[in-house]
Amino acid sequence: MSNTRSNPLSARIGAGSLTLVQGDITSESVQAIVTAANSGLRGGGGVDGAVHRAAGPELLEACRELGGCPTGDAVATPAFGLRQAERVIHAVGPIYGRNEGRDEELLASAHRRSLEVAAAEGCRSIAFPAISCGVYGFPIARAAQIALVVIRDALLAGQVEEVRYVLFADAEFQVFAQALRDLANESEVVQLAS
Ligand code: AR6
Repeated sequence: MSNTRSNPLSARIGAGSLTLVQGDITSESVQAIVTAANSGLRGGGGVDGAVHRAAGPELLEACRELGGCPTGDAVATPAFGLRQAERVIHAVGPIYGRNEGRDEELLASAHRRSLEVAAAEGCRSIAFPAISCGVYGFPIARAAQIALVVIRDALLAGQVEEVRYVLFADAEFQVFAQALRDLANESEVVQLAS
């Protein structure tokens, strides 16, 4: 049926877990929900629009007080109306092709900083959207490889325990699922759940 969702795909990595899920990130029950923000933290469309709608207007107010966030970095606010989470982490990914060849490094950094900020806030579980893979135009297959390696390393380091990577569309989920299978093939610390 066209409205069925792909089944989640999980892997054990060190003492933690990574699960790819298809769906809406605002439905996730995790301590930290990451949104794909712009550097002005002004809100917008896509996943950021969904997160701001679910959290309510206090989220934009908190973002205004922070005043912005550089590309490749991330900042935390309370989750306000997103009651099943404690923090929203506003990660700023690169606009693809606008960074003098630094797109990949900046995408990795946006993920790494999100995990560091989550850990600093005391969060052990975190959900990511596909940062930069919407209007910012990052090619999703390469984005998946970059994101999964950063997450693997954070789980191995014990920075967080549970990572959920939430893909909105089935096509996006399939690309990430293939990237996770490829990573499990080349990296014995990544063990797919059967
Ligand atoms: N849950 C999970 N993923 C979602 C959802 C959702 N509810 N909605 C969309 N996606 P984008 P970017 C996916 O464009 O490329 C905003 O205006 C979507 O399918 O949201 O980093 C910000 O304010 C895609 O795979 O983020 C910035 O200005 C992924 O989320 C700018 O867009 C990211 O798409 C950031 O652009």
